[in-house]
Amino acid sequence: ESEIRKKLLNAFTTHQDDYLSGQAIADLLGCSRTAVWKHIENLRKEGFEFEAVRRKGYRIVATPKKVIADEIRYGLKTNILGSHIHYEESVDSTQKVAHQLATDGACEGTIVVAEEQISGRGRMDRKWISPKYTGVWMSVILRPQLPPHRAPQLTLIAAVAVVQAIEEVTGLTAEIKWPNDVLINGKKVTGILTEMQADADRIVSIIMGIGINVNQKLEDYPEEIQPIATSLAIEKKEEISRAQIIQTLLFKLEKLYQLYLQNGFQPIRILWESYAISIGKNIKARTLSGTIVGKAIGITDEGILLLEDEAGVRHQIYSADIDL
Ligand code: BT5
Repeated sequence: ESEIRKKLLNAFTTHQDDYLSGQAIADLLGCSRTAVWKHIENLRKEGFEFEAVRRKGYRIVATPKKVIADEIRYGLKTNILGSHIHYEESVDSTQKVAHQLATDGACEGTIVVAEEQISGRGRMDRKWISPKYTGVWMSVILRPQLPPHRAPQLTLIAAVAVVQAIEEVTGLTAEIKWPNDVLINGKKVTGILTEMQADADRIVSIIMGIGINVNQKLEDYPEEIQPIATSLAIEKKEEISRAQIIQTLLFKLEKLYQLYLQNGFQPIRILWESYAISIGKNIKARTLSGTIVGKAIGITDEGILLLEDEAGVRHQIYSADIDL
């Protein structure tokens, strides 16, 4: 099938300016015209658009804007992350797919990438808007041999990797807002959702969900998030390759993850603090048990945010929404 697909695409490539008749294609592929029609139908499903003109034949008028798994694989410089790529056109949530794969025994480094999420998730049942062909909607399965209380650190590792990848691919400066937002010029470009499957004393798997807004235009967002969201293309004023973002992100993430497994959280913490916006500033942390206002001092070695209130009392924040 993929050989035929290649031949077909080659034929269309060499006939870019004119039409290719069904018979010509059939001769080229050594198959029937019905089979030709089927192959064209398959390409159509992948996102190619054809113009069909009677007595002339077919012409490709638009190519898919997909991140095809091969495009990610080709040029990927990692050892573990992305060793298995689970690619889907459309899913509820890549988290859901990854949870199932992890339960079924998927190995560390398996990634799930989708072109679109129908019900992308944020934290606490919030929605993550994931329109088709525009962003990186990805979940990474990790299996660190660590106790469950260290899982939050992995969110912070992911945030550092995202900032580094954005900087390397686009040259844009991104910043981290504790715990899981990556912002450019104060607007959210990335959200991270780390979930885990664990026993009482050990992590079984981490499902690291990363959503990066890459090629959206502002009008692609629902009105309510237009004031708070941005994309790499909006900031850079040009289209960015999603495959390149994924490759660079997996590379940075693998390096940081290995550093973390070998040397603990300390070196990550230093990097994280260097990219964080809130450290040293007065912020408001809305937690489930109430709101605390104070100065963000830093994060602990566990990845917990430290806030000092006006009375000088230090609070450890495990989970909250931060207003700057
Ligand atoms: C997050 O939650 O920021 C975590 C988002 C994780 C998304 C990835 S994509 C791959 C994987 N599969 C999933 O289903 N999820 C993960 P939170 O901090 O709760 O922020 C959610 C809030 O961000 C929403 O309530 C909106 O206000 C805003 N938001 C939603 N979609 C957005 C987008 N595309 N860009 C910027 N902000 C958005």
